[in-house]
Amino acid sequence: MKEYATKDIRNVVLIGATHSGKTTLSEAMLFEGKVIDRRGSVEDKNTVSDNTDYEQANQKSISATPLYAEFGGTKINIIDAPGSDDFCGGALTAFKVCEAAILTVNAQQGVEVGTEIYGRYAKQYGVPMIVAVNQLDHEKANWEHALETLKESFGSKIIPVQFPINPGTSFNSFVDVLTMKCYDAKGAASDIPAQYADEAESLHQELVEKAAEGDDALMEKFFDTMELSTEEIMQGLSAGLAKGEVMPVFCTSAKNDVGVARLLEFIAGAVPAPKCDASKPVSLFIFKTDVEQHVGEVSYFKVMSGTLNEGADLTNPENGNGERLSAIYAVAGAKKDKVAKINAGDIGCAMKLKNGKTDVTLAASGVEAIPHMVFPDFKYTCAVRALDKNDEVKVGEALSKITAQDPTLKSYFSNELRQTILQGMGEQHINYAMWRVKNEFKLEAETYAPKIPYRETITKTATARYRHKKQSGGAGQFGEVALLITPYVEGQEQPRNFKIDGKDTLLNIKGSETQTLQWGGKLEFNNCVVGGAIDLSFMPAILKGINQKMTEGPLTGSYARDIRVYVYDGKMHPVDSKEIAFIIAGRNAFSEAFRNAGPKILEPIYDVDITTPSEYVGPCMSDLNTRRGMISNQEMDGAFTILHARVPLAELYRYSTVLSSLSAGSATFSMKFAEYQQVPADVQKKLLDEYAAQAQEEE
Ligand SMILES: Nc1nc2c(ncn2[C@@H]2O[C@H](COP(=O)(O)OP(=O)(O)OP(=O)(O)O)[C@@H](O)[C@H]2O)c(=O)[nH]1
Ligand SMILES: [Mg+2]
Repeated sequence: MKEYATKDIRNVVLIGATHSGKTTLSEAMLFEGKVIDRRGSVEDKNTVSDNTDYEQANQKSISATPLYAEFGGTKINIIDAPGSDDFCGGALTAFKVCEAAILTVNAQQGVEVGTEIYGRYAKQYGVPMIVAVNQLDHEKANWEHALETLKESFGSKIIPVQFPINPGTSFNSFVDVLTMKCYDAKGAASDIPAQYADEAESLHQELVEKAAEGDDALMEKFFDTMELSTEEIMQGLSAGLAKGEVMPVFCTSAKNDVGVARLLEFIAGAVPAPKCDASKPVSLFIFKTDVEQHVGEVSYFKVMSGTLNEGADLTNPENGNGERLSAIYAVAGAKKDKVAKINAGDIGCAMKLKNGKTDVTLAASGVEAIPHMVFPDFKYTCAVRALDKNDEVKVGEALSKITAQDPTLKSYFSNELRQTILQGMGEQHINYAMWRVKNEFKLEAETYAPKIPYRETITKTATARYRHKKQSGGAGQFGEVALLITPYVEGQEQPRNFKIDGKDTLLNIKGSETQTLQWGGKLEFNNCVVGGAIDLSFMPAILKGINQKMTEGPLTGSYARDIRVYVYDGKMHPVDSKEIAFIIAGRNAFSEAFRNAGPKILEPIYDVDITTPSEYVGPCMSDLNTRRGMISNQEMDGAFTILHARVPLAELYRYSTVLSSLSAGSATFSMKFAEYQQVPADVQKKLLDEYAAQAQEEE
């Protein structure tokens, strides 16, 4: 393999709706790029990109596969991303290392939901897009419709560079209004046939105007002469593309390899070279890790600066961990070619790195870490358990390994819920992780509904007095605590006037401590004891006892929050008062007061934003109603409506699946924790009954 300078490298990611033909297109690109000499197909399960069992069995991409093509002196790195939104992690990680995206559109369908979703992601991540209208050889291919829907979705950025001469089963040629030539299936150029001359001329004018908008000097020249040279058009389109103002549209049949060479030629000419400085010290950013058959762990990276030589000793600037890259490779799927060096801007891989995790920078000393990648919030949360209890730990370990490779997947053991929690982008995503647990780790496990992290708090003031007294043999235990609890309200001045035992009492606060609880909310502890009734040295023991009860509310055993405690009286014994006695007295006094203070269950409420085609607004809203959802706002975004709602987490289990089925797969959503709110009375009753039943079972 040749060595490529930064200016001769292009990095592009293939995005678009599922089944639009990204993987097939990548295969044709590799063929045109002389990396393979025979094209495989998705049906025959032999593409370079979809090389895992799961991808082949399901005939769709699951992870983003780095590939490359060598084309006319340029190395074009191509990342073939999955089209399913559940596996969006692939495209989003690729955005970090690519200068442009190729948005494939299925000519049978035009713009689909998946096209919209990925178009939106690309915009959000600031990645310019080139459009390939693919499958033009299909009998149902409809170029006009595809173009029209593209314009509806992306507006005036859409500019056709080509149009097909004979879309449909005999599709084998197209007119290119940039070069003003006609191309056949083999890529040979000829003059534009007379009957297409007018259409070509008018589209050429549009293209020239669009190109001129990309650059002021070109605009002047265009006003003077009303024409630009092919090079100038390229220059203008390239500038407009980089600014995200232009989306040039191409014609392809990935399956029959029509238009692919010309698309590669445009990528080489118009996509900006990586902005990576070859003269700086070396640094690389790992955007993907994977465990591959016969190889083990592979780390895929982009060289962000300098030149990476084989055998380089690098460190992770964030933690100082060292790493030697003894061998480095250029990659096309499973095919890996050992190379001696990789220049700034290029993509490669290394194997079996100790510190080569996703989202990590490795660099020469003194180089700063590359900013971390950003991902959407999780959309699907479930609990996982092993079918055989003895496998519980192994299942947890398998999930840790799987989730370490995928930043849009997370697993952890929740001490609060006593469950292993798995989170991802949707049910298919979770199912894939579980498939790996079964097939790669040979463990039987299942998913089930996660518990909800309820909280408990109080709604009024209450007091309690508790005496702990134990006389066993010689040494006894004695402690008595009288305390008052009242709701903690953020920002409210500490109240000091209370009615205690029917008498108005002004508490004299001698010491105060506010704990910010790990699970949210506050606990404020005040010492108001008068006349030395309890020695100061026992206060920490009383607080300790209260803290023990804060993790186990009296209603459902959930964590408690937002409580003010005032210890105002008590008793000691000259010999038997010791720490343990005050821990117990504090705990029990607190517990009793809690029960009398109008305890309430709080539940987590999420901000949910639903993006749906307007025709599904009705079904989405009535579904939200059944979930105790409150719609706060509604806005339009092109052909889509965005609903802003607040929904209790308890009502969101499997929501992604439900939303997808009630909108024919066309609505998407995001969810983010907002706050804790009291549950309605009927829900509180239901939860209390459940807890009581469960407690009985455990007895
Ligand atoms: N007729 C025709 N079929 C195509 C073309 N490109 C892809 N296909 C078929 O469309 C189906 C999906 O192709 P893929 O290449 O797997 O599509 P993809 O975009 O990678 O799909 P995901 O990985 O699921 O996102 C396969 O059956 C392909 O053979 C094309 O240009 N013409
Ligand atoms: Mg694919």
